[in-house]
Amino acid sequence: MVKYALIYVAALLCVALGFVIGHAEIWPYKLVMSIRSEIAYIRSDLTDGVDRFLVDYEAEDDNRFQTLDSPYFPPEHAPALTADGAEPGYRLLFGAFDFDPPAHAALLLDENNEAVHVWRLNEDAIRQGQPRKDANKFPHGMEVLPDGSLLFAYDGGVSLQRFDVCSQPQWGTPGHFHHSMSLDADGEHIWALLDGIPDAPDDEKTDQKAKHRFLARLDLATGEIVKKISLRDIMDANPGIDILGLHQTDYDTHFEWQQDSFHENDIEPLSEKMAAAFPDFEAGDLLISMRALDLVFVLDPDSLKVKWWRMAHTRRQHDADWQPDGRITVFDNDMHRGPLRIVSFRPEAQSLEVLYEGKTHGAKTWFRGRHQLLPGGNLLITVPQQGRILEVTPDNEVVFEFLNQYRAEAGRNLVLSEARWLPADYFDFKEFPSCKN
Ligand SMILES: [Ca+2]
Repeated sequence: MVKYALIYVAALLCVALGFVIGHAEIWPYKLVMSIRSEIAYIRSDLTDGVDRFLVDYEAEDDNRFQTLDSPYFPPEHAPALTADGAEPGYRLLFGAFDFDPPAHAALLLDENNEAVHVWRLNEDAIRQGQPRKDANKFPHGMEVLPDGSLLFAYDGGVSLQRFDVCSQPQWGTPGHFHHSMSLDADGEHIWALLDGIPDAPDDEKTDQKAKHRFLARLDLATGEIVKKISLRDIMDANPGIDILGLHQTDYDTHFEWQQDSFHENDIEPLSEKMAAAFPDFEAGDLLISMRALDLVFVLDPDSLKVKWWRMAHTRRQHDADWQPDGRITVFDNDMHRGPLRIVSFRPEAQSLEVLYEGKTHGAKTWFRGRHQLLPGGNLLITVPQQGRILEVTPDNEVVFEFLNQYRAEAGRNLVLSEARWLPADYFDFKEFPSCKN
């Protein structure tokens, strides 16, 4: 009898302890949650689920939102949107959407915020590199062209592809492209980020790491890689500016690279149109962001000289953009600390200006993130880890907001990679063709 009483008390204590750990989030709460997430991810990968793309975010005032009117979502899956006073033009949304079944796609909203076109993304045509299932990779890095073709890559993907307006592959270049791609100043090439690290585990520690991480220039018409610049090439060309060598552990005779020493996450050439606003730079110069180094810098892709750099003004930032008025703006994640910020630098000055404070609208994302300063002065901000797009005026008024809801449930969203504003006359045609997808 005493034995059963002891078992009963022990069981009660275990339940009580579990309750305290769960509420106070003390050890081993994080470990248990992490194991739980991993199990959910494995189950999701096996069943083509969306667990890897689900994020928690609930708007403070749900009543502001309407259901998106769209033929692409089943009615019971439609996400929520509000828009009043947004910059006229298209908005192209890129990420995972709750179609039936859920899919990776680029979704185009017109000036009336109606979904007018969709590109459905896949790596079905890629024969090299064993593409992962959709459940285990995420669209990241996108460019759209006036002919309606779309270029894209994935985190965890094995290609950079160009699809036509009806999502038919035009070309696909094998490789671990990631994060970002941008049209070059000549309009005939594209710059992208390419991780070419061989799979040998020791390469993380040896200098192969810098030798096999590339800025890649591709021919827009064929996808051929016409130039590759390794991070080692950049280091060798700039011995007096050791901004890429900070994450090394030094020994008497050698060094080893630490894990994730660079984390390149944006590459953007200076366009011909904006070059006059940057007297120290030339059209084609590359603006590059590296998350692990809190670093943005400008590189001459021919001489490989670093022309300008700023370090530690932002924390684990993504997405640096050239602006037509001579500023450089940056999406500052402020990882592990606060809500995001959008900041701007004038290259000739040390100081920065904060254009937007995410705390105003609870906008927070530890990783990923894009922004776009629109012609009328509004900021279009992608908050991936909330599955949320925000457009705010310079006075911080929200004029457009999109919640990429899963099963139209408040509080559960699918991750979005990027929202891109495009002028109403951007495409070569007025009406999109009706495609079979
Ligand atoms: Ca950018």
